[in-house]
Amino acid sequence: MQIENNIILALDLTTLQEALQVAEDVSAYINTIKIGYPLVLAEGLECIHIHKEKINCKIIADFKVADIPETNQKITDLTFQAGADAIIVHGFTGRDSVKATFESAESYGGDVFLVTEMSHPGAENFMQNVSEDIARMGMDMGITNYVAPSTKLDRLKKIRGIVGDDSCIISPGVGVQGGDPSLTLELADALIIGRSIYTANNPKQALQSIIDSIKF
Ligand code: OMP
Repeated sequence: MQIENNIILALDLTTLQEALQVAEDVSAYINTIKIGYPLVLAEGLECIHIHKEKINCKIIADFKVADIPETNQKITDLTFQAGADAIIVHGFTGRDSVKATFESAESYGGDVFLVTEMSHPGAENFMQNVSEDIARMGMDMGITNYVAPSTKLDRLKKIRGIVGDDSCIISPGVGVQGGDPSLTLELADALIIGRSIYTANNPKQALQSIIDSIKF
């Protein structure tokens, strides 16, 4: 997946109108948008198709799929039928559940991003203990796309060490959660950024200054 400016917009707004407005504002700099539960639960799964049509972008569906294999498969099928280009799946549920999502995605020619460790403080309660195992499982399964935190660069580095330079890591937590864009991009392939862009008075300007800070 070719991610323009190495930035993915996390569009966690709850009205289609606001979401489309922000997406349009930044469309000159962004070609990959992450849509998750906030927008889909508020406005329906067709948000994916509508954004693809109006913004001409790739959509990563952030459903952090985390169920038994049969349910993971149904969720993934529906997500790709709705037009998504990629889906985010949790790894802690185990190999069979991840495999069901991976196989469904493959049948639609879509990508899977496997969550290894999360960016929020609570990830240290349980997830951190298993995140390296999750990354190793992903590599063993042939998964090439991962999610790892920008808020804990030591952890991001560990995950990079496991998945290797040929894998793609997308990294949330930049900005409001405290992660630094430039330092994160020394270890990750792309940043996932939400509030720093969509709550700004001028989202385009906010994004432009992040892009500038990465370049210099
Ligand atoms: P901001 O904190 O507003 O920039 O948004 C971050 C986005 O990344 C949100 O959509 C989160 O749901 C998502 N995210 C994390 O913040 N932490 C993670 O560990 C994983 C994700 C994700 O999978 O996208």
